[in-house]
Amino acid sequence: MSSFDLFANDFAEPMHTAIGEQAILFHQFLGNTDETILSNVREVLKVSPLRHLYTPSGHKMSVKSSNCGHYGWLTDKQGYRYQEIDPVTSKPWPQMPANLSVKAVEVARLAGFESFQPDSCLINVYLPGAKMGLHQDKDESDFTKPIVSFSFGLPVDFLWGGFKRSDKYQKITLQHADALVWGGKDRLRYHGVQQLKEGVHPTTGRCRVNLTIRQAD
Ligand code: MD6
Ligand code: FE
Repeated sequence: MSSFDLFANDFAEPMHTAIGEQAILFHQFLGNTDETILSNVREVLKVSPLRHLYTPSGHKMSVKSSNCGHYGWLTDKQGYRYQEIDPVTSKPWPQMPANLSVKAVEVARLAGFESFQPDSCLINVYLPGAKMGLHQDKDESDFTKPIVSFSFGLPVDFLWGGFKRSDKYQKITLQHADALVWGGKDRLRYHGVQQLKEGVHPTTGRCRVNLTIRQAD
């Protein structure tokens, strides 16, 4: 059975594009849940504010980040890692909003990943000019678990590469309310985000918001 057979039970099959053997872009998956999710994210950011992170080599990242859920992803001089305490507040990260984990589990299942239990959500905010270099997501403990990525606001070219940094990559546009799920054979692909172009989006204004929801532990 392919993962798409699961759609047989659904009234409306979400529009999707397979970008890899086990990587699927669900167009407009978040539909009209966008405003609720974003207002929940704004509440999170009142407690654990956005901040620029620094790579272990001291390079300031152009995006601003925060987290919610049991674990938050961090980088600083001590390296890349997940941590239960927000170093800005010295408190646990805010809880992951329930609707966020429900939507993430739902879309992971549509992509064929059944036992996904999210415990971490990285919030990245891109202003025009911000970007994310090619990288692998490999700080999680179990690579059989997928990653779910929700995008809001200004569209961006997502760079979708291979298993070596130098492999050639494709560009895939991520739009407001899109969900991207990847795992399995594609879990350790290099990926990144091209510089965000200037613009104003009706829902988010002059930015792009990306949420990556994971099972870190
Ligand atoms: C972004 N995303 O879309 C950055 N990583 O802003 C990621 O780095 C990412 O979208 C793993 C899986 C999905 C992603
Ligand atoms: Fe990533």
